[in-house]
Amino acid sequence: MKVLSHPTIKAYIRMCQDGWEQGWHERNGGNLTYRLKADEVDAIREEFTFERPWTELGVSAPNLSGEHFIATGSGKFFRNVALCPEESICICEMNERGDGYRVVWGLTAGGRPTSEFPSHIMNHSVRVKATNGECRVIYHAHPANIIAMTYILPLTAKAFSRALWQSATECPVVFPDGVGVVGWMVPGGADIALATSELMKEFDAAVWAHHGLFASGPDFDITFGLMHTIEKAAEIYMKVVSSGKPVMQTITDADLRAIARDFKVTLREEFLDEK
Ligand code: 2HA
Ligand code: ZN
Repeated sequence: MKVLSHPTIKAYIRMCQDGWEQGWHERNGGNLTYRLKADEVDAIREEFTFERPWTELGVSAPNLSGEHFIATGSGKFFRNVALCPEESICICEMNERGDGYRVVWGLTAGGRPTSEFPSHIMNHSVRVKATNGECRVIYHAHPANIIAMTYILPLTAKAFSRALWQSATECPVVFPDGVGVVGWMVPGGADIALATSELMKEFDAAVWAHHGLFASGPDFDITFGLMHTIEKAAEIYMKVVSSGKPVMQTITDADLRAIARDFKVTLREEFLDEK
């Protein structure tokens, strides 16, 4: 089967277009990776080529040995993915040690996978462990409101998780573990990859201060939905703060506990105030 005819590849391209339409991917901003299933690789392998060189990642993820990832290309624009996928995205095969990769499909006009590939691979590695192999998608975007929040709140998981949970009633149900927060760091390297993956042991999303958000999940719907829910809550938070009006009421900790009880989710207790 042709790579671009496969439903999973089509779903990946649709998610890139959805993110672009949300306004989260100015210029070459953001990146998306998906860990292909063995039967998906088998279905499209006929179009793979193996002449491109193995490249070191700078990080090591032995539990991803031999896995295949779809990835957006470094310097490529989400805006162009649906129009010209074969030039904008690629499929990478991991080496046996899990510390390098080669491009086996795509990027037909040249290039390499996203500059954040080390962060994606480290996040895949810890999320695969944390979810017993369920996690397949890592998504990085630059939504404006969650970035704006990083200028006015303490850069702690507790401050962000509470502010987001209190901004929309569905939030504690969608991300009961809350979100992690990484202080400002230089993007694109092994340091930010390691810092983010430490947080992803406990959280399925992590804010990058003054930069954007990482979200993870088992499929495109859940992962896009997590990014969307967090950014919408951030938008509400920023609208309330920007209104200049005093906050007259909010979702209280007792309310959060009531949601957790009825929706059968466990909220991270240390993020709630005393009963
Ligand atoms: O791909 O978003 O963090 C460009 C970026 C880097
Ligand atoms: Zn970025």
